Amino acid sequence: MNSNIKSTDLNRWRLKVEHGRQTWHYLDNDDEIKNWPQSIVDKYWIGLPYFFKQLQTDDGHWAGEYGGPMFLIPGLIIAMYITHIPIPEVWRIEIIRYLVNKANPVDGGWGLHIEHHSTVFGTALNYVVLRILGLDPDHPVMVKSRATLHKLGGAIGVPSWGKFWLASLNVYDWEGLNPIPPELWLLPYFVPFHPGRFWIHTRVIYLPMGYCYGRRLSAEITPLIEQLRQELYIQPYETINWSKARNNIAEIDLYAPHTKLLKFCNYILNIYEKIPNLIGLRDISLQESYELIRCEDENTDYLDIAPVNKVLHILCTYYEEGPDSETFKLAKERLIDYMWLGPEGMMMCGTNGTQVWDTAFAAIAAIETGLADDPSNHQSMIHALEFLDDAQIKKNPKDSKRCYRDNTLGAWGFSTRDQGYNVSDCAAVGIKAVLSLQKKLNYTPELIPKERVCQTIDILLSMQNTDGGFASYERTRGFKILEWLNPAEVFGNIMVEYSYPECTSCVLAALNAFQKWYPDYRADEIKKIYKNAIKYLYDSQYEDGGWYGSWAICFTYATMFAIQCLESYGETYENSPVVKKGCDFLISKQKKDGGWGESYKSCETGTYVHHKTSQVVNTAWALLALMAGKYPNEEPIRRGIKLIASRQLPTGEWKQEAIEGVFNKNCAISYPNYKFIFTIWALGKYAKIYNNPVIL
Ligand code: LAN
Repeated sequence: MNSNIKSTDLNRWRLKVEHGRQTWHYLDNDDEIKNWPQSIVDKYWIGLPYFFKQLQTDDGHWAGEYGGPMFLIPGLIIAMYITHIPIPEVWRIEIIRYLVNKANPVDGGWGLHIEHHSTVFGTALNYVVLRILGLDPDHPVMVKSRATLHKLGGAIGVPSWGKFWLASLNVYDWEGLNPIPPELWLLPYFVPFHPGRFWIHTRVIYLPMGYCYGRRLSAEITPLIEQLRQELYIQPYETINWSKARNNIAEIDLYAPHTKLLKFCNYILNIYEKIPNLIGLRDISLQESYELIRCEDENTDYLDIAPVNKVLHILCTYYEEGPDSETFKLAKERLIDYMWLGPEGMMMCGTNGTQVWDTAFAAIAAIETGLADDPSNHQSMIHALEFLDDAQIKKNPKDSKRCYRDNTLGAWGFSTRDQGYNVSDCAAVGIKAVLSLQKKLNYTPELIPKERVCQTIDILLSMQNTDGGFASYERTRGFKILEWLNPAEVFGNIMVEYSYPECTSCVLAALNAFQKWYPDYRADEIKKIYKNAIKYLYDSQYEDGGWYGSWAICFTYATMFAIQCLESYGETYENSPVVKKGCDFLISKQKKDGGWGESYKSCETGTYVHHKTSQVVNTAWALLALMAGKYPNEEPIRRGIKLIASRQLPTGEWKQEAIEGVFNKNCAISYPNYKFIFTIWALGKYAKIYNNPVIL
């Protein structure tokens, strides 16, 4: 940690939880401190000394940080600066501390995520953040990062999302952006590139971006902005040829370069931008965009789906309704939901938390290992069930058709009920956890009646793709060819939904669990869905036996889900060539020390890349797969278990190792609870299967 950087008094921070909502508060006043003591959960996440007991919070969920991406804080701070939202002093101090701690030690820059090499995107935007937060250009941190930015060619080569933020701040020119036409929303839905067909995240990000672009909204010029214009580039600001800058993307940042088709579309759209707004199409499309923005706010209680569109909405609301409007006030109040205080300072999370996802897995793991039978854990399981009961989504979106949303009644999302987005595997894992908690444990109340269980199943049954698989939030609505129009340069597979082996496995496993207790409900349909989904799962296995994982690292992750799922339908190493191939694949990747370690590079490249060292989380996933598949030889499993056990500390915890999660092929994201949930699950399962052997 950088000792010159100030921190706040960490003993004064408290995590408040209500129905899964988790917000960090700084207590100024001594009376408040007396009445609200710091809990184990608070202490653990900030990195203060604690005794490891339980990290379950009072409302029954497992809380946790969800950092990793380095392009989220810039959106927040730039939007707060433009809209004059005061940045609380304690946030200011802690965000500075975070960014300084996360700068690459060698060159002082930042990448797309915390383990990435320095890029123009990460370095230019986080440099701007630190300047807004008050670091002087002569501060050694700034001198070092600016030198790196300049070495990389300066901010002119920032990818398009960076161009957008810099143009909004008025330190880049809108001329230097390829068009983001809001008019697309006026097309009839049957047009294959209607944005309503995009993957939900891409759809709701380009919606507010189109609004700001359409109005060319830029911040007022201040002395800071004038200085930034000079600091960010290697040539004088006034001499920059902006139209040339549109397609100038630094090599080091590029993951998905512009295709010929995209270049052609941009060429046409740039001509369109020159045509005066004769029949008022721009105004109509801006109005349509803003109505859709409002729709998203109302359906998510102002949380919005994720942090990127959340902060974009702050801009749009400010410009459309003004700083004193009720809408702007409500939107502001939800920013805190995305902030998390970690041992190295304050970050912005990839979602408003991982509440449902982590809690459901923790419960399933506790039940499968028998930990839930221990009377000392009964209360914790009841609590988890209460949380899941509360977190189930109990309504459909308002005006769902109008705002391109699907039904959500009975589903679970990834974080909280308020956020309100169904995700196939979250609903699947949610219902599986609930069924296990309610049916397998004899001391829990039946909080979720059959009717609500069936609502979840109805949602899941409505989500199958034509290829038999299941995607993330919705069925696939657009052709894969739309990927050729991906304008985001730094992410892959963002344009449409795809079927994913992880999501498909989770849904199938949930249907299997459901049928054990409710064999008659829509049985014929489930049978058909099973037949097609299992075929998808077989077909998506790679030649060498692994499955590619899109949401965590990588083959180890997806292969665990696939084998666990196949096992629930009775397929094991002995009777299933698919499971055998999957297990053999994992065995071939075991390291000399008995562990498994896979790098996030696997997700980028699509082929297995070893991490330098074994990772407890990868090891636990591989072991859970091998044990689910009933791999006949105990030896490799025992060696993996030994590795996990050897890394456990006397407090019971495991230290944070490499980052675990990923999205859009190229961006890593942290799942810090995985190092507890999956290790405990693997150890417990091993103890159960092999009769609790001594593993010295
Ligand atoms: C997530 C987090 C959870 C994840 C799983 C449930 C694990 C997955 O199985 C399905 C997809 C989902 C819900 C998912 C989708 C994309 C998210 C929301 C994220 C990886 C967290 C952050 C990311 C979001 C897109 C970040 C914003 C950036 C963009 C490039 C749009």
